[in-house]
Amino acid sequence: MKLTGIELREIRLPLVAPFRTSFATQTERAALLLRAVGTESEGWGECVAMADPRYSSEYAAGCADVLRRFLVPALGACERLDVHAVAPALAPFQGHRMAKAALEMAVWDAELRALGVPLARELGAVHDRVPCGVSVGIMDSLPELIDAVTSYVEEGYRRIKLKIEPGWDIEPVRAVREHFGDDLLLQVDANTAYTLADARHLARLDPFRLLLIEQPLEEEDILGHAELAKVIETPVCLDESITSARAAAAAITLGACSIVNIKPGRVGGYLEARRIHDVCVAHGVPVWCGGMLETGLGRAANVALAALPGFTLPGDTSASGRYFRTDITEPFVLDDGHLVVPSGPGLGVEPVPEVLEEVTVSTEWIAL
Ligand code: OSB
Ligand code: MG
Repeated sequence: MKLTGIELREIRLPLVAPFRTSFATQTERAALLLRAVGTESEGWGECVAMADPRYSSEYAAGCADVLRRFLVPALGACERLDVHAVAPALAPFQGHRMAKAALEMAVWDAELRALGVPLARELGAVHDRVPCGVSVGIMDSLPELIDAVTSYVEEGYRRIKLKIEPGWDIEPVRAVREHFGDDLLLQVDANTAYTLADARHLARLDPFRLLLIEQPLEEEDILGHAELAKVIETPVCLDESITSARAAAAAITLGACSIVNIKPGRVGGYLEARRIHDVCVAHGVPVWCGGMLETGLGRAANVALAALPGFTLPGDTSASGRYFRTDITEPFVLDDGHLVVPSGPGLGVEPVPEVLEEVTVSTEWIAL
């Protein structure tokens, strides 16, 4: 394949309810979409960067800038482009993994559509549907939290993740455990809100038998997580810290985590995500697929990834309706707590043109 150009599209989708984490409150999903136009086919990519650099150093407008200035032109030089040529072509440019991942996704979708091959099959998926969890934001009160969790449990979600921060941790976990009982699969995500000095406080979560605590300490504090893991019983899972397969191998070897959250956008794409899966399987470390409030495009690819054999825990691959009143693709709908892995060529989904138009803020064509 030879690329003729990339379309960058900025979109804004309102969320069905505000989503509060320890780093921000979001009321809409502003995202950057890519359309790769090749000589034989077209493909879609979604950049997971948020509008502000709060979860990571990347942000949507910065991704658009590095794409138009450096990354897209670097691919223009490739005469016979396939997905395995993308990361090597982009390797001279440091970092910017979310921007790189979006480009890789668009190229891979275009390539697989031309070949008529589904992404799930190409990745090595072994399931045709995946069990789903849901990430529940920080609320103003415990009754509000119980109401929110109740409706997700009634919808069929197989696992609940509570966002926590200092001042909203032990009591919400206790309330949910007491209300729903010991059988509910329950985990928490701190998004780096604690320090090692909070270790004894976090040990107070031990009696609640959580599946895991996700990213309690800052991104670069691998040794801190290893120390924390020695003093709390709840298994430590890393999200922000896992930026590559090499980082995952180091974190596991150092004892910083015993479970890994894999987000393709954070690690530079689906190929690197699969390498992390392979590293974790080799170490006997369970993985699950994280989320970044993706539209149906990113969701399709995440669900395909989550169908690999090492994904033994339910992911943050929730149904479209958990995020948006109207998704830009046909909605992903929960069926018995599962989402079906798309089976069409490439991502197996595409944007609904009218919806896409409605949510588009700007478009830009980068010719090659
Ligand atoms: O830390 O997992 C996270 C959303 C945005 C940024 C970071 C995170 C999240 C979530 C929601 O927890 C995951 C989802 O449902 O897409
Ligand atoms: Mg997280």
